[in-house]
Amino acid sequence: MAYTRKDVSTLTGAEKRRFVKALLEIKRRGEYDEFVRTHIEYYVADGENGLRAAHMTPSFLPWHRRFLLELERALRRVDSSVTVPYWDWTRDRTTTSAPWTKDLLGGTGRRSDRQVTTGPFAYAEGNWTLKEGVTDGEFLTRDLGRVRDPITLPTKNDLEWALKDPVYDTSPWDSTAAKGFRNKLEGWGTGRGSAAWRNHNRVHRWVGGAMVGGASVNDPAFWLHHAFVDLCWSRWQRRHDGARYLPAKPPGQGSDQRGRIVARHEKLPPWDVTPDELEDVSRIYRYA
Ligand code: CU1
Ligand code: CU1
Repeated sequence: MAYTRKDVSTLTGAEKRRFVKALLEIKRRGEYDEFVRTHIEYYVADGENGLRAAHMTPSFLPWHRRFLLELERALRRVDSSVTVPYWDWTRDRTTTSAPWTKDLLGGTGRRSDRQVTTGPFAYAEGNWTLKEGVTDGEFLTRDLGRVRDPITLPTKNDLEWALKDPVYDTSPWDSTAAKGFRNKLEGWGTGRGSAAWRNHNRVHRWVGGAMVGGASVNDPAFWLHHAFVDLCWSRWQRRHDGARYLPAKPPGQGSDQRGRIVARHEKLPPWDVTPDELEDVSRIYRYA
């Protein structure tokens, strides 16, 4: 029986408590920091060498889909009623709306050092000490809306621009792909300043602090954001009936993307799974 991932703004008090409790428990056990480490390890950019499995690449969506499933499995081993809620940033758009309440993720960071001081992930609560990819300090940081250099969340229109593209991804299959749903959703744009950040990337920037960069998993907001990104992929599939993950075959000899991206039937490290096998997850979960 497939379980349901809910809109975070519709969770009951009990659902929020159980989600938070399960997160704190896997953090206490050391499992959570393994997820942070994995994400840092797979944060490979265009300009670097080697396979890009997770970012700036067609497999951005299936890689994060599987990554979320792993986290969700860990949470459900603690409490089988828990699923990862999604944050629809086209609807919940203020720094005080869901998910930034005291009973869930807590709010923005304080002015002096951007330290999050409210909610269950506040450093002083003693349950959320950053261990991996620590830069500012071992406390969680946020700068919702980026107060000194404001940035807005992507709008429904911004998301629609991505959703209406009927092609999953296109050559050169990286952060410079001008067409294709994947990069329009992942959000590597052109130009300077905040105009360059679209959809998924723009949300990371809007949250700020720990959510920027390879160690972004340190902020539990990561999962709620990526659950919505994953929901967008499902919506795109439904809208463009029969549209598939691309590329279907690995790039040919002589292509500079050869060995750098994952084709539809190739393994998606670190797992023994292919993008093809992750396109339909309706037997595992659905979105409410
Ligand atoms: Cu990521
Ligand atoms: Cu992300």
